[in-house]
Amino acid sequence: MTKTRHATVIGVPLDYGASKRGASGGPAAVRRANLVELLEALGLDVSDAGDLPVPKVAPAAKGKLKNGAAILKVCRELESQCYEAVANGSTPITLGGDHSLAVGSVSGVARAFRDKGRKVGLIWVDAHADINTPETSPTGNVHGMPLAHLLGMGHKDFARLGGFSPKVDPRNVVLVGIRDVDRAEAVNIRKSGIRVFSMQEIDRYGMGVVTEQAIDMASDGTAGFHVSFDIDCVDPGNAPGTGTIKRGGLTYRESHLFMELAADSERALGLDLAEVNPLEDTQNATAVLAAELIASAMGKNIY
Ligand SMILES: [Mn+2]
Repeated sequence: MTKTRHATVIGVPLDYGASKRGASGGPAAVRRANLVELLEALGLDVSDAGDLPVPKVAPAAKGKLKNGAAILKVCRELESQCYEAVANGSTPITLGGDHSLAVGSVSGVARAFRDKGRKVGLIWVDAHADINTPETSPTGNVHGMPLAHLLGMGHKDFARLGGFSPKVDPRNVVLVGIRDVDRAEAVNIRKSGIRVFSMQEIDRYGMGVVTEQAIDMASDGTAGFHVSFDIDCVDPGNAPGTGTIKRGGLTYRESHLFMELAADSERALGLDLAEVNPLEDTQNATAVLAAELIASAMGKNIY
């Protein structure tokens, strides 16, 4: 994935950003699928930092930024752990947990490179655009907002996490795999100036071409890119264990191909594998896929 041969695994057992509970079990499910062993078999030096503490709160039923205080606390801690990992020459791998965690991980990676005067790119692989703000969100679910926050929109406490905003230049941000976008999100996408490859472009041009272009865009003038991968980008036939399924997604091979090409680029700086929800899963199949995909991102090849 990167030139570093060290990875730091950070579990984020968070589900306050989603409507359905249960993504809090994602990190344990992915570890049970032998993630650490798979990575060590690649010759990586792996530190498992365990799970971040998540405050126990009664999940809010309504609001514009539901459970915002608890989520912000988790994102702050994750920001600091990802910053430290990068500063120590490691590649942070976060296991979700709902996708609101990405504000923490991407912010930490971005701050570590900012210290060296470098920008980072971001490739967001997802069925959804995750670019609502508290004002535009129809649900108030924070896992629908992280990309907006990283681009400097939305709630200022999230947008300014780590002390600066935006975290990424829109010209280095690429959305891949989207197929379920709210009307207000479509407006936010156009306003933001980020690049988008929806499922339609993937169908037309193929996953290889789309991934190569995404990597080029995210790499242009940057130290490299972070990959924030929501398992719901994969077709529900292969990844049923997630809270917001949408059919018409990436195949098994398309999702692996993305990770393999990210690894081959040697430009990836960090990885999120979010939204694995064992309560929605069948025989832990989605967690097994998640562990395999992480291994592909860290350099596992077919031969
Ligand atoms: Mn997402």
